[in-house]
Amino acid sequence: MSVSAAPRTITTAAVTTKVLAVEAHAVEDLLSLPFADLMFRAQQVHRAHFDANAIQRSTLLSVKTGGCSEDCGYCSQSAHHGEAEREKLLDVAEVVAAAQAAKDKGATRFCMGAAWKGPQDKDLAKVGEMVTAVKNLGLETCVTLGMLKEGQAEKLRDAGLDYYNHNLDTAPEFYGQVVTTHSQADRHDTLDRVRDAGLKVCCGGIVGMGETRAARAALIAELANMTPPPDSVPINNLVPMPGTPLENAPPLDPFEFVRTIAAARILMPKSFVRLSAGRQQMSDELQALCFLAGANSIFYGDKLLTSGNPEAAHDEALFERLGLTAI
Ligand code: SAM
Ligand code: DTB
Ligand code: SF4
Repeated sequence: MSVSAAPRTITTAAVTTKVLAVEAHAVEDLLSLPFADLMFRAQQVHRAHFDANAIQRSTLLSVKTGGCSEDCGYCSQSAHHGEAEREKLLDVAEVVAAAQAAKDKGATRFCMGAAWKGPQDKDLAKVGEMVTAVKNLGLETCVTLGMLKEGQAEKLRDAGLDYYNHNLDTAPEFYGQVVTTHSQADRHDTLDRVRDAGLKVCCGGIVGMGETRAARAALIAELANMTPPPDSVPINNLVPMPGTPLENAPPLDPFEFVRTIAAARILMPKSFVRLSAGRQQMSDELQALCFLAGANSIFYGDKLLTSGNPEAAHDEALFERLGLTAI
């Protein structure tokens, strides 16, 4: 089968272009292929665009933890239900020390996350200082600060920011069942601001929240239909956090997770697809299947934002066993 595409019209200042939109039902057909066929297709696409043995590594740091006004049902940092220990905005020196340690271990990108609905201007200035300092270490920089107001993306860009992470998280039709304090349309507004400012876009989602295969397909279609598609696509497997409405969500079939990675790879051939949250709960063999399905980036370092991640030494050993090299 092929992923069918329907023409859609995009109008810029002077030109009207017909582009092919990915339809959710076609992605669902892709997700439903026999596993070996799906993996074969994903590997063909992967190898046409990337070195299939090279993996990019990003390290995360929570620079402001907990107490967030939003009610995202998966998140330990929501003031509505989260149990993560709250911590105010870190000092620039602490962030620089963590970034240097990440670089010494081999990370090439440093991502700073804050539990905000969006940044206040005074906070943004301090995050800007962090970005400049981390960039000066020779690392790529990424921040995820929630929704941005007009002009804020430009300030971050001018501070030396390379990537802004802001996920669509789940299918538009499922979003309201997981988050009620903002809409997915709000998130598109921020993504537009990020792209318009000339920043690179890191945008993906979470699976394993009790969504259907059709919903996973709709999320992948929505990501692939961004123009252009995101530069980095984190695919998170829900880490069930104590106290959150999703703490008892039934775990996703691991093969379904691999299928989601494969569909992301096929439909966003030039994007880095990141095997993101949930790696600590995965076997080495499952992670290897994700790499075979076209994942070519990981979060690297023993902590994500509030939850654990495999030790760097364990990842090094896994890379060695699989003959993977770091980008
Ligand atoms: N507040 C900002 C926001 O919502 O964009 C940035 C931080 S937020 C924690 C970043 C992303 O982490 C979310 O969009 C979600 O995809 C992911 N995430 C949060 N909690 C998670 C969990 N328990 N399991 C898997 N992914 C999670
Ligand atoms: C993303 O897509 N996943 C990262 C990063 N972007 C900011 C965060 C994962 C968080 C997992 C749960 C936690 O550690 O609190
Ligand atoms: Fe968590 Fe971000 Fe939602 Fe706040 S906006 S609750 S930090 S996912």
